[in-house]
Amino acid sequence: AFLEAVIGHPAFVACDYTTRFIDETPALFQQPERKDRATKLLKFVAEVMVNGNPETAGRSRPKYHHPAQPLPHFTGEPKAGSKQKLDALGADGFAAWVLEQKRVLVTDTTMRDAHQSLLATRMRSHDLLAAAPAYAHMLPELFSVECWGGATFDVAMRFLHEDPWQRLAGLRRAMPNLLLQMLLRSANAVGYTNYPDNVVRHFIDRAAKGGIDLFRVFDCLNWVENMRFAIDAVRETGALCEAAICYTGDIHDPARSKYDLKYYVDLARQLEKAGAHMLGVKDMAGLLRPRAATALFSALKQEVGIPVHFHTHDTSGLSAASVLAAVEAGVDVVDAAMDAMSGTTSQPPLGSLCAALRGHERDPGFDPETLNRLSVYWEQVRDHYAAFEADMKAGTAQVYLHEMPGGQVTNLRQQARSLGIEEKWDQVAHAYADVNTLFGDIVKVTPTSKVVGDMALMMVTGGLSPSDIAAPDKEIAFPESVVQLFRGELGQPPGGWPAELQAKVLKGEAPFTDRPGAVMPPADLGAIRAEVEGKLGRAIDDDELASYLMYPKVFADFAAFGRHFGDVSALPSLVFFYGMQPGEEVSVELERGKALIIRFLAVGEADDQGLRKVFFELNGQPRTVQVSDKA
Ligand code: 3PY
Ligand code: ZN
Repeated sequence: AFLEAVIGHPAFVACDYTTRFIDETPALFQQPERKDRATKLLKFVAEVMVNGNPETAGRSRPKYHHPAQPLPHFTGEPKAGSKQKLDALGADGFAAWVLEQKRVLVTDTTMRDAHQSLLATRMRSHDLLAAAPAYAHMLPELFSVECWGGATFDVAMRFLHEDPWQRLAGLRRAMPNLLLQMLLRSANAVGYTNYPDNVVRHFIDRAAKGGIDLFRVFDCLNWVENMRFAIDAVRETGALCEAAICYTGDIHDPARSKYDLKYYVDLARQLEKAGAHMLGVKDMAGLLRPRAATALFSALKQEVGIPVHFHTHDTSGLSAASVLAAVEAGVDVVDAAMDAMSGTTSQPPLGSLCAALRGHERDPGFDPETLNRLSVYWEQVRDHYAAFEADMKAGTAQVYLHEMPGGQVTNLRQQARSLGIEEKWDQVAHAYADVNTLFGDIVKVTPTSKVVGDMALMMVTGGLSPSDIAAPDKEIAFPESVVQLFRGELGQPPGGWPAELQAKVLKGEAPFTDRPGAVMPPADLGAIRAEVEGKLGRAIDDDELASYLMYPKVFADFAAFGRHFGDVSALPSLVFFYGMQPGEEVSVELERGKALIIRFLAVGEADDQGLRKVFFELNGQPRTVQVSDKA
């Protein structure tokens, strides 16, 4: 049919075409491309029907609940918001505007940290993008939407087979009036290792061009030396740079005097001097108790001249008390997650916080019914991700013992489960605390938190005590991540590494104390691009290059998946994770206004080679796909 359309085209018939025939009659050629994309998608759905999605193996399909109250459709431009303010005032002017606001400003973390902390980061673009227009139209008074970075970059490609850059582009289009915020791990960017400076710069540059307005920049050891480069690179893009202090310990605990009030205030002053437009307090584990919040934010508001933004986690169940204390102490912006995606390892509930502040002189001023409407949407979406729920049922004071970041609690529990030691979770938690003490009491946040977790799991599985680890004459095969940490590859903690353990871990190898980025040679981006293009047999763009630089293997696998199955991000999430039910029909929007109607009919018997036919209707036409049954 395609050939007939080309050959039958009047220009072709009249021999009135040139080598620009493709450019001048694009509609003719888009059709086979669309058809090819449709074929690939059917191949993916058929694969899930026969072999399942490994992501949800062994889990039953959640019941489908249609939203009682679907989000409304919007047309036209949303009201001007924080994005227009930033565009008009520039980063410094915008920061000054934030300081002038009497109301407390609010960041919604649902699209990044909340699902990272509750659902193993598995929220798909399909569900994020479906909510984004409602955010733009219904919540134009939001300060920002945290929707990118952290673990989402890696998980999007690795497990969801979708392009994080495309997600960002979609969110940008849908929320033209709101600040889009991301989490950046300084020299670790969105990875788990140190990258050369020019790789970090390339990443930041692409992220800013892709639509990020506000970069929250932190270092996993609070090492300012490691943050300067990222701070400068963000500033150069014109975006807002929020440099964040990671909060650990307890400023009121004399036994943890390393992390006292003075330590945090000094850090804040250094970050302000380093060029931050805003200061973040990143309480990644939810350790900042209400009384400490009062002391810390009162001091910070006195000692620094830039706006202060508070981020916390509700693992203890009491984080809202700390947020309210911070508001009383004058914090400028607070993070929260939509109610249905809040609590436990996630952020405190946005709706409840706003309700608590109603009538307060710093009332953020949101309409409760609007917040409820969005929360109902997330509640329904969350049902689809039941397979990824952590089974943490309640807030717990155990967080003050282990000090794990919210996103890690559930992750490490999952790892413990896969090692068959889930029932020893309390031991893992104690081992984690012991490792922190052995390592000299360090900040634990990605990637240092992962190193502490690796060591803790090894202690529990190997039956090792802290004194076994420390004993100079007891041989220990330390995990590679621990060796790298003590070598200085993630940077330097305040006061340095404990010398004896460092000598034992490194077995005489000399550690380094320089900033890793300063000693790493720059990556040859041109040569790397040529190498990737050679491997893939096609040109790659600057975003794909950034993905490859962060995660070479993950990106290569993602590209191979794409060649085979195309772009699966437009599939509804239940279809992506569980396939379809006989007779079910779904509409899949491949591009704006162009929908495919896929109807699933049946899966046939396996033939003697284990091949099964999967029967569909695509836009009303019968289609059959053959899949090899791996069972
Ligand atoms: C991340 O780095 O992904 C985090 O969320 C740290 O808290
Ligand atoms: Zn967080």
